Amino acid sequence: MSTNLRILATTAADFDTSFQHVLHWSAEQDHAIEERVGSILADVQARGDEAVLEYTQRFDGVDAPSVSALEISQAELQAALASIPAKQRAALEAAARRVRSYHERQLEACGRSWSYRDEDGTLLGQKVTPLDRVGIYVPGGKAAYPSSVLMNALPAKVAGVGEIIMVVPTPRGERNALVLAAAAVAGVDRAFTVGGAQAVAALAYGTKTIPSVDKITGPGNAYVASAKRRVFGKVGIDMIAGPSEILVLADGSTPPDWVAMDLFSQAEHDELAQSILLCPDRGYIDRVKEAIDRLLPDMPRKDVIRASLEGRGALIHTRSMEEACEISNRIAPEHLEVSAREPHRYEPLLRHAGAIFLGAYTSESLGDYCAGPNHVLPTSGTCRFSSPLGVYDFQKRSSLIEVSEAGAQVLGPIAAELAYGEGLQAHARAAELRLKGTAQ
Ligand code: HSO
Ligand code: ZN
Repeated sequence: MSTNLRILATTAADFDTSFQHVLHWSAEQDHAIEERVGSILADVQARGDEAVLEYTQRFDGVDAPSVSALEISQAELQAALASIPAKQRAALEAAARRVRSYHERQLEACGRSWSYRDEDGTLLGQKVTPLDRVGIYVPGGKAAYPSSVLMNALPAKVAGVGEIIMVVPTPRGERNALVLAAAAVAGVDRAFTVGGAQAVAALAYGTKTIPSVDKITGPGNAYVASAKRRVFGKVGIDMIAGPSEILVLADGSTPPDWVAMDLFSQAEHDELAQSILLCPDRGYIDRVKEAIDRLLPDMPRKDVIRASLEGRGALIHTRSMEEACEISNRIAPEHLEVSAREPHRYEPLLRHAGAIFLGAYTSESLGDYCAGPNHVLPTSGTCRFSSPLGVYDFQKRSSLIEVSEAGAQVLGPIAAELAYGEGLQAHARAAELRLKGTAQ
């Protein structure tokens, strides 16, 4: 059956209009959700555990005598790890090893303190410290991803975060063994079967049982996104993630089935996910379209994939690979595959992408699970100003300043001059008192 997938050409007179239509994405906030989340946050802040328990019963259908009863013990996490098939465990551990080692390099490259002394012997630097405690939100409904547990917890671990608290909703009390196993592999410290806005509130404000954290990371539904937005400021948050996106930039040398499946791989996440192909070879676009039509009927998630491809997908015929790179920069996709014979020819032209996958063998799905880099990436064009989740999200920086006696003689007059200019006498005097020969 033919998929009703848009085929656009940059040479068409109406290209800009149809392209705008493809790009259009409204992340508008729903007022009803906003209001409900606002009242849940206020309620958890006021009534703590009691409110968490009530909402967990109402939304997840879980009856528990106390919030302590919703805590998953370390023994249970380990038991989950022991319960999964050996092959699954091996895959989880192999993925964790690679993700850990990638983030260890990130720590070495950009996560260490530094300092220097200037010519007066004044020391200047930056001290990097891990966050004390972070909360990881793990969705438990339609999208429960053990891989996301690894991607959130491991950079925190590598950064040296003191305590990692995981929250995961468990509708009707059904726990996902693979999610718990991933928590065991990643070294999560405490885990609670609490979800939704009430979990975000508990992590932000703290309750008698659930400790407050310094930052909350991890994806969630519209309620969780709204709650994270609202508690930002009281705690840090990573980002507000939108639906997945993949853009494939192809020169026509990759087997069309590979590209079709890569487009499916993000489309299967969500009806609102976006999959786009950019290619200067019109015949190749037809071959990928043929592959899509042939492969789709056998996909278990074909309905989601079709809705996503027909709703937000596009196959775009460009004049050249260079023009394709320009358009890709305008889209600023979460995932960008350069499926070309010479991917490094185009890589310097690509400025905006959450992650860039080079060459025909680098399927985006390898990055989702086990290549090593983080799969939590900026979406909806936000990679223009933000980066993949990383060790740096679990660290903060303090400036270090140690002015020598000689340095104070040089800096004092400068500071005093500017302070007088701002009308701030105490600032000026504090600097001047340290000048030699000044009356004390
Ligand atoms: N592609 C998703 C992450 C994921 N994929 C998890 C499979 N499992 C982020 O955009
Ligand atoms: Zn994915």
